Amino acid sequence: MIRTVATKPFPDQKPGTSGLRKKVPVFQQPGYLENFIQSIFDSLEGFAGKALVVGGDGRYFNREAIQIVAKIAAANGFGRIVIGKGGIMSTPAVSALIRHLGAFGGIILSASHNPGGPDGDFGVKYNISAGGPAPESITEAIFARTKQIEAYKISDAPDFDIDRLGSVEIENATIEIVDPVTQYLELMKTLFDFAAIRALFASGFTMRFDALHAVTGPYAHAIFENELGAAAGSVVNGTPLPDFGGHHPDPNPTYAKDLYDLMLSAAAPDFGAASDGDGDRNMILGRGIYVTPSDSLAILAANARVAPGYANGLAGVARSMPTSAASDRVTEKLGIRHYETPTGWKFFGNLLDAGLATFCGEESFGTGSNHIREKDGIWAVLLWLSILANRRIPAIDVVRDHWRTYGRNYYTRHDYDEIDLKAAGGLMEALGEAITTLPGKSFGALKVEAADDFEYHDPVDGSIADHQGIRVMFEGGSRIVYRLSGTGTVGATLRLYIERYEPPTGDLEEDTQATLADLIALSRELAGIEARTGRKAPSVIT
Ligand code: VG1
Ligand code: CO
Repeated sequence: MIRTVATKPFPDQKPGTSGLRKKVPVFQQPGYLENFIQSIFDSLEGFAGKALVVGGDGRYFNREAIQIVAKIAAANGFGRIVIGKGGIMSTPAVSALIRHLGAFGGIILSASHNPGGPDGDFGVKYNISAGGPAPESITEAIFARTKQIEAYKISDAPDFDIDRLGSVEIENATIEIVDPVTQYLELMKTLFDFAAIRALFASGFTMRFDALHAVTGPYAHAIFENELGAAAGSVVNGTPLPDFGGHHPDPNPTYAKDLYDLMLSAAAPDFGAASDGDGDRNMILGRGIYVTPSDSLAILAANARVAPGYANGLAGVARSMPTSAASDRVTEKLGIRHYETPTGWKFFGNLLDAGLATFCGEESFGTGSNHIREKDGIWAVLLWLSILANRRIPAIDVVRDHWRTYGRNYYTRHDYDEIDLKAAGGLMEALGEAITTLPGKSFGALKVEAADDFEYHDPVDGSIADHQGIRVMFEGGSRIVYRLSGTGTVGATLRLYIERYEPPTGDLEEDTQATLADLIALSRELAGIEARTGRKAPSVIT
């Protein structure tokens, strides 16, 4: 039976960069999740009888939330609700399945790279029929609805078994529990030459993939070990845990430190990679080298043709604004389009749909292509493996060769986590005022050429996204970018992005932090970071 339950609005259900993220106890309040899910459906039209894909990254509260989401979806008139076994399905696999089934949309239960567990984070994201994150017009409508909502509809059917493949009827909906890997694996086989990668592993090539106890474990076991022949044990931390083993499921040098240290040690395998909570991020390492995500995007774009899915080349490459300009040098050389969008994968959707871009990337360990509408961690690893299988040189030489051809964009991101909200607001406001006076000023050898608050005009639908980050650009192409995170749940996170270009003939082997030291010092001074936040140093450096 369908019950209509009276409810009161919560004031804080505004989706951020990637869905709604809150602490688990916030989501556990009676009506909190229910209100948000009902508000999503209230903001959509035409889904009666259609399919909804529901996935999760296995974090704490995932299993309970799946039951609630499915019962509200059934009560609201969806005809088919497709769920990954155990409630597990990576963000890229949800995107792939929405597209494959021609589903109306999907709901992803994840706070991505944020920690999990009873005191950790939980999150909800809505994806549209193209498979990508809902655009801002929809997330704004959802937020508006959360402030008005008075009731939600839910089926009173008993809980169904999410651990057994098969289907059950609830109200007028069929709930299907499917294997979360099958269709995704099929899609990967259409893009990559699995036999070529198998031959690479057969030649003795070694790899470690760290799933960080998050959602990619089952995918990595099935694809790298079973399909491609990587040695058993190549995948580590491959069982999803509700608290990710107590760690941040965030693939970067700080939170995937074991892998990072191994790859820079004498015991390193040929290749290393890690992915995040929901499987859309990737960190790439070769023996003796950590590949900056912005470089990885550029290298993948430059070498894309080795994979059958991209044998005809790329239409264009889109990168988020704070991502380094390394990929721009590749698009320029290839004579293809390049785009600069605000942070967040939702801004790539229109470019991919319109066929303007084939690859997209963000400095935050996100890379993907038009095969789906999300970034895709396993995809990036498969493309790297394809390049290594084709070129048969160490990963470090692929990177060095790239720098010698295109030059190197020395690049780093400094995060100041959990700073005071007011202090962060004040800092950004002051920077916003400074952009008018900075141009023309010199700081040592650095002369400011231009400064602005990034505004994006979507070339496809004309929509405008403003206040997307303060950019300070220097003569010679160096740059500092400031923005506040839209995915954190405690206080504010200030992100600083620092970049300097070195041409192919210059010194390409410097230490990144050392070579950027002047810019780093200036970035702190310009924003008055220590004075305003009390922080002397960042919490995370990537
Ligand atoms: C961060 C990253 C951004 C990414 C977003 C979602 O956002 O900077 O590039 O798209 O996370 O990634 P923010 O607003 O905190 O800077 V995921 O893998 O957490 O869904
Ligand atoms: Co993620």
